[in-house]
Amino acid sequence: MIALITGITGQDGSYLAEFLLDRGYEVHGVVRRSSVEKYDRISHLRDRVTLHQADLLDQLSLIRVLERVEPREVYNLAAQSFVPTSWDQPLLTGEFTALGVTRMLEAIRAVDPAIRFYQASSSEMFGKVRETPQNEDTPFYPRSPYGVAKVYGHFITVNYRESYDLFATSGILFNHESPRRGREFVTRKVSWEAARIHGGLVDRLSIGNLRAERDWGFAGDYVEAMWLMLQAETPEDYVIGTGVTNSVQRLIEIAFDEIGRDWREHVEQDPALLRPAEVERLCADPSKAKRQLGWEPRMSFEEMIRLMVRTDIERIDAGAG
Ligand code: NAP
Ligand code: F7E
Repeated sequence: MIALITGITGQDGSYLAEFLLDRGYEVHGVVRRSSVEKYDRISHLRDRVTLHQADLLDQLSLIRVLERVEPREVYNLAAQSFVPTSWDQPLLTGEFTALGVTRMLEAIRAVDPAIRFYQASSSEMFGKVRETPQNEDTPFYPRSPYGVAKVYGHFITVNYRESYDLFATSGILFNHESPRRGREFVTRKVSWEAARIHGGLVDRLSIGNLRAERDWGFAGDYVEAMWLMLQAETPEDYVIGTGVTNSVQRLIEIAFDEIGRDWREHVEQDPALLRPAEVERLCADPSKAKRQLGWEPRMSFEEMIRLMVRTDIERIDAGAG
């Protein structure tokens, strides 16, 4: 079995590559050209995966990589994935996160329409939610250029499935985190800064909206759902989440409990970190994935946050930060 992952250097790409290698896959990854290689998340896999330079902005590069690799499965995880950046760079976000999906789908049509395709869709598409919890039929109301771009990516995947009979699926994944999460996202920002406070390197943590609520799960559990979606008999879309919602404040309470400190003595709210339009509360109804794919999350939110804090403490003890 041969799989190609775009975004293999990202959080999810690294977990998915591990997951597929464990199942005996030949794993190939798309990386974009950079003057400095930043492959930290897959450094432990470097001799087991094959990397190819290509870019979601460059149609021909995608066609060439598909011709070279001849994959049976393509996981399109690459995107500009940080919501605040999407207000600063809305056009680039649209190019990567929206039109990039069409470029990959067109490459599949041109090279091998039998390829099974996974699109990384997002709970940010629900935005200002129309109902709670959110399922596969809940209407979208995105609240950022990122969310809008993901809605395009979702519907172009559905449209190519219906227009050209491709095995094209869209996973509507709620927030998922891990010790490999980028440091700009709130869970890792909190675990990293809590670890630095624990180590005496800093004393304060600046935070935005404490009341925002998310359905947070563990990235290692969620990549299994991506794979299961491509093993199903028919291509369908699935909501993937835990069904449990926590607030940013609760996240901070757990992280500071792990380091034995009172969060109120260290955390300050910074209005500059508030978003132009906020997604206040998200909560998944993942019952279709459980019923049809047999998928269920394993790690709880609290376990995951404590793991992230402990891992960051180890990193700082080893000289990071
Ligand atoms: P991430 O850590 O930000 O990784 C994004 C990946 O995309 C990186 O490997 C990045 O490469 C690559 N990339 C960006 N622009 C590219 C381009 N033009 N051409 C080729 N590669 C490009 O994101 P993640 O958390 O793993 O998320 C994976 C996917 O799931 C994303 O599409 C994200 O939007 C979506 N998603 C994430 C979540 C979540 O909670 N994590 C939830 C729902 C959906 P570099 O290393 O070169 O930057
Ligand atoms: O914010 C609030 C912030 O940046 C979560 C991406 O993977 O998941 C992610 O998008 C919440 C928001 O993730 C800070 O306002 C408060 O309400 O960790 P985040 P996100 O925007 O939910 C979805 C599903 C994706 O698809 C995206 O790719 O936390 N918040 N204070 C903060 N957020 C950040 N980043 N920093 C703060 O200081």
